[in-house]
Amino acid sequence: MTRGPERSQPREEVLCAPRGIGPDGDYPAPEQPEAFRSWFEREGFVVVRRAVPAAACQRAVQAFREEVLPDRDAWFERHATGKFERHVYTDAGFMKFPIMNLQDLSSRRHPRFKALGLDVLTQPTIQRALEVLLGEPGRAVYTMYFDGNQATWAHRDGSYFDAQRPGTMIGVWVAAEDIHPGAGRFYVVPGSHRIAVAGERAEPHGVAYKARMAEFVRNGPLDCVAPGLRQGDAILWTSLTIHGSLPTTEPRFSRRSFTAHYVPRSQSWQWNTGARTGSRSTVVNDVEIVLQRDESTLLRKAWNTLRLDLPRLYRVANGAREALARGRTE
Ligand SMILES: O=C(O)CCC(=O)C(=O)O
Repeated sequence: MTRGPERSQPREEVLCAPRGIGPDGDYPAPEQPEAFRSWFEREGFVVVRRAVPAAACQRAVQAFREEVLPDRDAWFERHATGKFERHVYTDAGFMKFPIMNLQDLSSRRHPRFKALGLDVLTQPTIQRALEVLLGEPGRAVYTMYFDGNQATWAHRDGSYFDAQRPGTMIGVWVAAEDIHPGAGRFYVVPGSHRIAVAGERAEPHGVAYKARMAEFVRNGPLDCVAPGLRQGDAILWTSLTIHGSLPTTEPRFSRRSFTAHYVPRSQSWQWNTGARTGSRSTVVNDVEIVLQRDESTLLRKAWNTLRLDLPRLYRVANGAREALARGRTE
């Protein structure tokens, strides 16, 4: 994926909650399964308050700050480029670009963050909510952690990857702290899962796709909603619901959050942009999480180990590999 410039507000008016349910967002709860499901199916998203205990969020964030944030040598797969890169810090010292697939992190170098982050994403309240919506337990296929704000472009997850039956994957975004309005809140476009956007079949990493989506959010017929979320609250959305993040207006605030994308356990899942592996998985809190790390050959496995556990050596080896590749094409 290419990185775009910092964006302005996606729409002139951004609401805190859909019209008619009050500014604090009085969403149906999973304990009212019928109302919860029909709200989700109609709006394409729902908020679950206190889905994760505050202490679990706190522990995971603390582990990030101690183990991951100061690790300037380590390489993490980044959402915006799909490449392994070291940290870029914001002026306030936050990690600018989210890291992908906590399940594939090193258990030697970042063991507490990996375990505690996955614990947050597999909490029982989230699993109950998913089961109501999916009609069966879910399997996580893709996870992320955000610290600062990369200003995520408007998109549908389903343009990139989805469950075997398109539209049935569900994203979960957990606020690991109270998210300040100026930190770059997560937003959704309620109802967008039922509307096609002209030109959206373009390559989803490309400029044309991103421009079409941005235009739809800005001038389209639907509201843009950025719910106020407190520590432990979660927002769930369908893989067809358009979403992104607001720009940061107060850079001294972070937007610490974990996300996971779940498919129904009886279904497989697919990448819509290029081949990916993912036949291995791990289990956390009785929830299956697909491992995205490609270990299909001994060489790939060794390369992964080098990157994960000996990042300085990896830097040298990777630099040499890239120089060799450049030499071949010249
Ligand atoms: O929080 C964000 O910036 C975007 C998250 C997102 O797009 C996702 O989890 O699918």
